[in-house]
Amino acid sequence: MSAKRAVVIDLKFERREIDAALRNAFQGRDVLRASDRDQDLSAAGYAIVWKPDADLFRRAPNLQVLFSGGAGVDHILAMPDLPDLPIVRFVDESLTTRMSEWVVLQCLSHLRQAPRYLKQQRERVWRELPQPEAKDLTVGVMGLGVLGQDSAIKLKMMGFDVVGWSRRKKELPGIETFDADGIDAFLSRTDILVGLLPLTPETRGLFNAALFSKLRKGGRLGAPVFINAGRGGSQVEADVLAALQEGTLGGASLDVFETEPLATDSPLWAMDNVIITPHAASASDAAALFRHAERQIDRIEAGQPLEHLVDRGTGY
Ligand code: NDP
Ligand code: OXD
Repeated sequence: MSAKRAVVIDLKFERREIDAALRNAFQGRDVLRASDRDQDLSAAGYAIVWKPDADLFRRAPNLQVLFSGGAGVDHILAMPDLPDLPIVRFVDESLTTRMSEWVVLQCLSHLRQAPRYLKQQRERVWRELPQPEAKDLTVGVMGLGVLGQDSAIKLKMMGFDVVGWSRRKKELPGIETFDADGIDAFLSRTDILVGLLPLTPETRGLFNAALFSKLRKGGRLGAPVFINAGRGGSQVEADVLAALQEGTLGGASLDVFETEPLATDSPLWAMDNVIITPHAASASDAAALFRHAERQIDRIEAGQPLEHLVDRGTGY
């Protein structure tokens, strides 16, 4: 038994990855597993959670800080009986880099018509398609937080014209930005819309038919493209489907869904112009997550303020 406050882990991640990462983490501190149902968790002062068990707070009544296993915290804020504790988001270079890789990949895939070429390949069709360049398209990034800003900067480096939208206006070199009220002006500029928003009461259902109808028409792709790696609850999936079917949207890349896993009978799976990934745009690296939690625990135990704190008022 260590004199330091124990950590409880309740991460619905792959067990082997957690075990490997824990070999070098939290030295000199007891690590408890919520998955061990007989384990007494009352000594735990810190919890690291991803989709935690509903009874975690009853089993661990002495927690002081909650660490989210991901950047998003909707999985925590939705919990019944959530105690009034500080919640720390996961912010880390690996998470940011992985997300930007995914976003740039999706934008380039639609720019270079990867879905159409893959279809042609399956059908053994040899046909060259028109080739707009990145500079001919404007990518609009909704959500200019840690992930959105890095994606926007990297898209700009690839040559895209980039605009960004967030609740409070941001200053980013070479990128025109809009605040919440500027949404219509932002949308009317956008050929490829990238969603990197947290799920909050304000962002729920935001990506709907009315919003899609305001995207730029007549751009070099023929019709705008919708890319979402924020949260599925921000999109009205029936509207996404209808917009794709009637041509309001020319394509989509979706990593997140209203219900996950996406139902096997969803028509989205079979659409040639839709790229689907299984909430895998940017996975949390367990070793990086534990290093991040250790840094924050060191800070709190040294009397310093925690970083990356969630504002419960705004929900992110
Ligand atoms: P941040 O908290 O750093 O950024 C959130 C951004 O969204 C901010 O720019 C914020 O505006 C903006 N925003 C929030 N609410 C509104 C609103 N109502 N209107 C306009 N803008 C709003 O989050 P991250 O960048 O770290 O992460 C974003 C999300 O990405 C996460 O919450 C999570 O849901 C998702 N995610 C998905 C992953 C995946 O694999 N699919 C992996 C990791 C994260 P402001 O700057 O003004 O506060
Ligand atoms: C996250 C996620 O929020 O993986 O980090 O979705």
